[in-house]
Amino acid sequence: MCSHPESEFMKTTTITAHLVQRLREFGIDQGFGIVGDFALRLFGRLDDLGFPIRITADEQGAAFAADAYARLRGIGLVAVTYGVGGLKVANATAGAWAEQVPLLVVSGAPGMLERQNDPMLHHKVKTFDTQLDVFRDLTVAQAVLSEPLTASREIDRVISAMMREQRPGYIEVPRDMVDVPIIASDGPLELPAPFVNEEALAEAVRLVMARLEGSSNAVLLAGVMAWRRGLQSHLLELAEILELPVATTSLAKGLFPERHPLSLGVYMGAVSPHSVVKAVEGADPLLAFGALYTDLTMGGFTAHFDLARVINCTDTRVHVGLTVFEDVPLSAFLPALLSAGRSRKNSASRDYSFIGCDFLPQAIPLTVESVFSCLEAKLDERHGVIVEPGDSLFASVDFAGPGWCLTSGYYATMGYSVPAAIGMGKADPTLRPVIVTGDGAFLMMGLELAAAHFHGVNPVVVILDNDGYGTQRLLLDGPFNDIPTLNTERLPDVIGAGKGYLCTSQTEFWEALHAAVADGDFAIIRVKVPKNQSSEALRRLTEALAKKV
Ligand SMILES: Cc1ncc(C[n+]2csc(CCOP(=O)(O)OP(=O)(O)O)c2C)c(N)n1
Ligand SMILES: [Mg+2]
Repeated sequence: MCSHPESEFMKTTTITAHLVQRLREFGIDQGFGIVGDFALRLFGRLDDLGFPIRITADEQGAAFAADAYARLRGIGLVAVTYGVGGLKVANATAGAWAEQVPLLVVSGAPGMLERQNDPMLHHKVKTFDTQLDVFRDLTVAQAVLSEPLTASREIDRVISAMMREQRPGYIEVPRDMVDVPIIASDGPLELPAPFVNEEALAEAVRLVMARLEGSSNAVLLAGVMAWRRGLQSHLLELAEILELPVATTSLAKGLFPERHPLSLGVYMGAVSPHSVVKAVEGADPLLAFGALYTDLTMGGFTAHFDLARVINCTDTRVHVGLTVFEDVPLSAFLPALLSAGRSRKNSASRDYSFIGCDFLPQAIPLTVESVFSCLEAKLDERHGVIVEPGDSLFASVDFAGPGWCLTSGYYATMGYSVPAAIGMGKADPTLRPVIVTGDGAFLMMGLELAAAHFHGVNPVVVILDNDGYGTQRLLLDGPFNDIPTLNTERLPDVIGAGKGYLCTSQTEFWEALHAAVADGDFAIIRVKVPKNQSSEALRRLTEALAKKV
């Protein structure tokens, strides 16, 4: 629950002013979305307040942009009109639910007076509550701001629940409510810290430290909830103090620097190289922070863990083998473990310098692996990588990225990457997004590049063009995996900006990438890879799954 101390002053404000105040308190200053008549006044007022809503080509793109923004800044806003806009962001909201992203959907809606006598208004489906009903299932908290007396508390309730649970939320603003005066507290929204059982916390720390001290092959596994709870620097320090190797899950790729000597890279069950699987599955203990054990992040459930050797720290509890410490959330446990580690450490801290990587391109046909090897050698910390579900996601397991890597790695919705680049570019203008996507996914959302450029975000887009739905072909081939060919390298002509490249050899790709990285304009690098050739990572998965059945 949010707190409003008795002594706090109340003030008269408006729904948009209160919403913007709260969003600014969480450090965000813009949203993404597409307007419509039910949302025009809402958009207008947000803009008047200096809180711009960045347009995209499609509402789903806006929601993906807001999702990426939220992953990097803690919360993101997508603003839409009623029905036609709102229902288009249902898929992205579902992804935000699954991957625990605080994505706030704000939808304009018919005014309360207009709803009287249940007229057939455009964009309405069954009832005026149809859209709300859809979002009840997709979000952690919902509010229709129909009452001036409760509107500010309703906004606070939704945002508090989102931040507490790290899930999306939904707010509907009837258009005749936008300018109605409301009463709101003058103070900041205070989020109470989660309840911690201090005794259980101390005992869990003691037990885990004892397990680590007696071990010679402990490994840390960094999961996405450690990212959501802002524990990146704690994890890094803990690994360095204890000199423990760290693997991340694919959803948390980049949470631990992948070019750090202690990084094992991504653990994704049988998708990962054998050496990583051996280190993670053979670890005793395996100390996992905030990992989500989903089919995709665990390589189609090919992960083999001996639970007696796993210490699993979740958002609410710590499991040490079969012992469970309730009310010991990750956000309290990791800092406490770090303090214990700091006090026991006696050696001087080592200096860790990042591992560089090189690649010597040859005039031979490209493979998915060689594309990633070139990327590994060319990209530095000024780049943020986004990989699309498909072979791009699987192959990225063998790639040590320069920093953050965003992906729809569990919900696995195609169409995420290019719009997510808009969110990434706006959330952190120091990062230039580099996208790796399949040709099928690009067909779904490629025009969002025009929106990215429009907003001054100029990504490098690498399209792995294997003539259709490669990952589906592996499972069952048929005409449903064939797609129209797009000469995507010519898209810059249509957009009137950017550079396009078509590459078939390693040397061509290397040169194109070199030019794209040096140039500030956006670049599309279409890479032709053989139709039935998949990455080694995907082949490892296919082999493991074949053994399973
Ligand atoms: C929105 C959405 N529709 C359908 C799918 C199912 N699907 C998963 S991978 C895939 C093919 C992807 O093709 P492409 O982007 O070319 O990548 P490739 O598999 O060739 O690497 C499909 C259709 C999905 N994940 N998301
Ligand atoms: Mg493809």
